[in-house]
Amino acid sequence: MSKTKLSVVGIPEEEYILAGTRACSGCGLSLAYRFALKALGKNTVVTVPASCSTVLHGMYPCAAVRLPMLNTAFETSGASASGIRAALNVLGKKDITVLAWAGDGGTTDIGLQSLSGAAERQTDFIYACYDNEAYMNTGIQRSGSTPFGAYTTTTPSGKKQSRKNMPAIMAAHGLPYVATTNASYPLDIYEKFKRAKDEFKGNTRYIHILVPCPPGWGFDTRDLIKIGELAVETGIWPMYELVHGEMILSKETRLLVEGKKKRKPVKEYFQTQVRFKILTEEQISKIQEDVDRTFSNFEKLL
Ligand SMILES: Cc1ncc(C[n+]2csc(CCOP(=O)(O)OP(=O)(O)O)c2C)c(N)n1
Ligand code: SF4
Ligand SMILES: [Mg+2]
Repeated sequence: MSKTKLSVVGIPEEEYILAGTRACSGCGLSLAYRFALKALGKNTVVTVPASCSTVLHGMYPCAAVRLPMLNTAFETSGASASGIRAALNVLGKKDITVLAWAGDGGTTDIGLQSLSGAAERQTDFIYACYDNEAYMNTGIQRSGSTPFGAYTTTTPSGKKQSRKNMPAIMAAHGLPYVATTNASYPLDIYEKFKRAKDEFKGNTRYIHILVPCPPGWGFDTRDLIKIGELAVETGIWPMYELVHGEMILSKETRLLVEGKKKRKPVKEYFQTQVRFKILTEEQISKIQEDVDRTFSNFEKLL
């Protein structure tokens, strides 16, 4: 649980992403990345696999990010972060933060084995999965994190499977710090990255960020913040930290669980995005039941 009451005035003015990147306008990934890097600061080395983030970085010899940066192969975030950590340690630079910043495809599918190996070793780095819920960079193919029922170009009649619960998979590796957050809550992103950096150094830390994606999800760029908020307000995207395995609900989700704020029906979230237009009433009811069950379990934590 965050101890500080952070406001925008507490966020450093220093920017690590230059204006005018090659990401789409209204991109949740850009917003999340900006605040994550502000939290980690200049003594950071980043490794990024093939993804929309590579596009955001731009083409050699220019770069949109003002930090040492490795653009690496799709499956190698965990392995490359481990290599960077080992090299920095040999150079005596143990205080430098290593960040692996990978998409949901690069995390839940092809990159899972190298991440799992690094987490088993408890290699000292922060792994962030920014989750736009499909392989966006290559044309909206489904990933292991695409939600049930969503249209993608490889699931034209809706995805038949549920998403992998990646934070739970990472928590099962015994990590001291696992958290979920969301591009519509930049202060939450800032606080969680800062906490991961300052309080849990020495181990692998994992943060999973929902990043709404206008072209991939089918919504107007001006609705970016609203859509991310609806994901939380409907309970589709619970926000929490797992500190040494103990679940700590973040404020936005805790208020819903405590009944201090009314949880909205999941249908309100689905209505905002073209990718969910094919969901049937039956499927929406099933998803609503799943979310209700999750929240009943959260209630037992109070
Ligand atoms: C081994 C390998 N297979 C496929 C690709 C092509 N490829 C590059 S990025 C990408 C999708 C990345 O999806 P995700 O990790 O979710 O990131 P996003 O593009 O959504 O930001 C794919 C399939 C590749 N670069 N390497
Ligand atoms: S496709 Fe989506 S995640 Fe990728 S740059 Fe565009 S808005 Fe951002
Ligand atoms: Mg993706």
